[in-house]
Amino acid sequence: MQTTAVLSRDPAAPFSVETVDLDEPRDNEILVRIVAAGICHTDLVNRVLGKPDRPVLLGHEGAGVVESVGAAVTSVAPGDHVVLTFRHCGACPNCAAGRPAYCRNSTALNHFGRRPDRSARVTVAGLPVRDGFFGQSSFAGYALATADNTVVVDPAADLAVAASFGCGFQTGAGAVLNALRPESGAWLAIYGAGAVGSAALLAARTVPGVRTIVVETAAARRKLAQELGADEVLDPAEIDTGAAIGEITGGGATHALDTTGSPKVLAGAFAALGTGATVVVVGLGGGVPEIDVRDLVLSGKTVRGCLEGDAEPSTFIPHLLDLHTRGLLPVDRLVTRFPYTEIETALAEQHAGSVIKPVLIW
Ligand code: CXF
Ligand code: ZN
Repeated sequence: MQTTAVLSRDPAAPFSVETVDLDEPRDNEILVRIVAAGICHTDLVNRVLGKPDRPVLLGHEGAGVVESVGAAVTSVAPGDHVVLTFRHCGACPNCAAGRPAYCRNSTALNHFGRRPDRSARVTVAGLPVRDGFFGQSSFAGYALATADNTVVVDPAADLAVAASFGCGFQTGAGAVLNALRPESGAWLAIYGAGAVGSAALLAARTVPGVRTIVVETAAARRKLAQELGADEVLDPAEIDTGAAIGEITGGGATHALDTTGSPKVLAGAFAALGTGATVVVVGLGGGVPEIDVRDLVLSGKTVRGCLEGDAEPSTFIPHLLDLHTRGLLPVDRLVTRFPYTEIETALAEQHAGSVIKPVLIW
């Protein structure tokens, strides 16, 4: 079938809206009519995959309605409303241990760019497109997914809000609820108030007695964090955040989340921890943070990474959506909708800081 897609032909050039051909679903595949697709930072950095001459079809926060399913698919039916997330094999030791984000076959399943038999799911003018990004490539009117990355949701859910539970929101909320697990009395410091940090803040607000400190350079994001209920909001350009956090908490944060992946920010977050505290890192900034080994040992601190919020999406996404429906996780406050043809406007507004989570609408 033909559908419209937002392709990247060159990482330095604007995205282009083009008509592509999408293959019929194979036995294990699910054809989804995409209603909404969130834009995540990972989409933008992966534009390089399209270089030099092969377009790449990104998008890994898709949500929509199942159009048809292959003969071997039993868990999903046409008409189901679904959120698409990352793929996992379900059979490796990490999947068996309930940690699908760390699936040993993740690279092959999410980043190969073709089906395992090397056939293209998507072509443009007869030429293959690099497809299957996170098992979906959902910047398109239709996408092919599989049962392992398709989560059926309540048909009453707003798919434009639900879409980013597939990655960004589950990453932030899961880092708090699955990895850090703060309890009443905790002081959680969140570095970066983009989509992941803001979802983390909202998740922390669901745990009674957890207090939050948001560290963010952009004024608009600090203002939103305040509106979303952050107890303290700090501008690292203005003050020594380590000293401020020490004072506010009376000895250091009990928990911290670094959404920036910056070695400098991580080192600051580590230094601002109190005794026995943990900082979780979810961003892939790269580089080596300066961490004082004496402080690490003598204060019993922990630094750990966390992918996709350590989530088991088939249960965690419905749980988060339920919290949202009950008004306890107002992630709709983070979402701004754009027609898919306006992707460049969406990116410009996100870059300017006025938009936290741009979501493309088909
Ligand atoms: C990302 C998270 C950080 C590591 C690379 C993949 N996941 C989705 O955006
Ligand atoms: Zn993502």
